[in-house]
Amino acid sequence: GSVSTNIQRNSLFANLNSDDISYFKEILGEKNVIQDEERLLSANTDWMHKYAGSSRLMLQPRTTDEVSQILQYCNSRCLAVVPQGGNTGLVGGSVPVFDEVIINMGLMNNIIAFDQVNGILVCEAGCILENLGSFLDNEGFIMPLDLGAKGSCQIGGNVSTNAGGLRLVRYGSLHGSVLGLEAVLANGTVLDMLGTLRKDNTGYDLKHLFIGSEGSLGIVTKVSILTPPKLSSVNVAFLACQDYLSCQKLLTEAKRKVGEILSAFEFLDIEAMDLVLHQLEGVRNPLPPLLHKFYVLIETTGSDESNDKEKLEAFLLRSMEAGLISDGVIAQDINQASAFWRIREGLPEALMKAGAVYKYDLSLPVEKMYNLVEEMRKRLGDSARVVGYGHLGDGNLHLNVSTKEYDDKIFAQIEPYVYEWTSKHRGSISAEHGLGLMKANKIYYSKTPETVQLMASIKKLLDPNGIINPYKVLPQSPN
Ligand code: FAD
Ligand code: 2HG
Ligand code: ZN
Repeated sequence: GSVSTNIQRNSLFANLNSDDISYFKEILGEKNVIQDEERLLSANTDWMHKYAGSSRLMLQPRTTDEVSQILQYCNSRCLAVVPQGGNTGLVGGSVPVFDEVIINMGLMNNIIAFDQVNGILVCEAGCILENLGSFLDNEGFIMPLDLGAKGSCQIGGNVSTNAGGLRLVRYGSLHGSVLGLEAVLANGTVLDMLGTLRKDNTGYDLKHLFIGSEGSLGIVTKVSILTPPKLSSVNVAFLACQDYLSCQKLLTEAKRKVGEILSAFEFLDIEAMDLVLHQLEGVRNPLPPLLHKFYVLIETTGSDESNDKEKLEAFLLRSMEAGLISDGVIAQDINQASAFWRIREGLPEALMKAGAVYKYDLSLPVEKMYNLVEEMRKRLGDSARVVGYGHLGDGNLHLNVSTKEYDDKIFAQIEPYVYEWTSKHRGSISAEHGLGLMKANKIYYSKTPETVQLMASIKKLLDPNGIINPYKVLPQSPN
């Protein structure tokens, strides 16, 4: 079942009436005003089936102008809205809490332009990440981000969550790759910041407000993004390590020895491997079934096929001699490489299949990161399965606690302990998934009251009636 919140519906928000529906049909056409029960049920429910709203209306605009008209109208009527991309978010940000109108961006899925010389892609926010990847592949480029949800998530959702993913260690965050965007404010104002320049220091760089603000400040309608060239030599190694310290040392060494071609450094523990092998069909451990405690996936991307591979092999050999790796294999072809990636990328799905999941996405100093997993295991004993994996190269731990069913007693053992621990170690309670509904009230574990106050002022300035994505990101009653 879904989790309950003790949030009250904001009584200042209007209730939807038949005049509203008629107006929306007038501007969008009948078929893009969705009231169909089945479609609404899925749009009201998040990917984890953990958060569920009760919206009776989903709108599917096709143009920026339509988004602008919708928002202008909703603002004047004080109708609350929730922007929705691929609905793959993991913090309950993309679904309504109550009856907010869902503004789904899926029909705004056109590629507007691609600049072959500079590798700059301009597209609408509803483009699916994988489709952009396929388009670029033909042009000899790649997207600077990649994640397990690529088949459903949209670039607008990625930008709005500032999604990190599997390539951040190489290409950096979207605050670097996004060169410009177009966004619509609550009152319908269209902000054209769709620049395509690498450098532009003409005052405040306002696009950054929309990168990672989870749809709380406006709706992103278009994006311009810098894409790296596709390089010819990609190698993927799947490795086993005896202990966490070895994984950590391996990362330090990888940065020194293969740093210029390193494009991913991911880790998973034995509990994670166990889960993926049991829950997902067709997945197998590429290494002999010895009792390895940790696994590391390293990807390199470069332009020199023989040199890159030699370099990686030499690094792995030295690491094995030094005792950092206990076993390992390099993918011999693209299918094997995909099979290695499937183990890592399949983890969120495997956790879903296993039952209830308490999900934590933490930034922590790499050397302390795994202590939390071990401490959590001690706290919970046999009552739950504690799984640790993540983007080790970025200091990002995905701590997941898996149980058959949701249980308040287990929850009370995890929270606030996990947030207090993270805060004490000066980590972040959200490395890449955002705050959404799940962590809006936990913001003070990672931000000072002064900072939150300024965020609230910015929200008030851009969305005075608070109609866009209410109850998310910012705490309900700031301290
Ligand atoms: P949604 O889930 O629809 O929305 C996410 C948030 O953005 C919501 O608050 C929504 O209101 C807002 N939003 C969406 N579109 C817009 C828009 N156009 N304008 C304004 N606001 C908008 N995240 C990572 O960072 N790294 C990962 O490696 C990663 N892997 C994942 C793997 C799986 C299997 C799954 C299910 C999720 C994963 N995620 C990951 C989480 C998720 O944040 C990303 O999938 C993605 O960025 C969300 O995009 P979306 O289009 O689905 O957005
Ligand atoms: C990933 O890296 C995603 O696979 C999801 O960010 C993490 O399920 C999670 O905890
Ligand atoms: Zn992740």
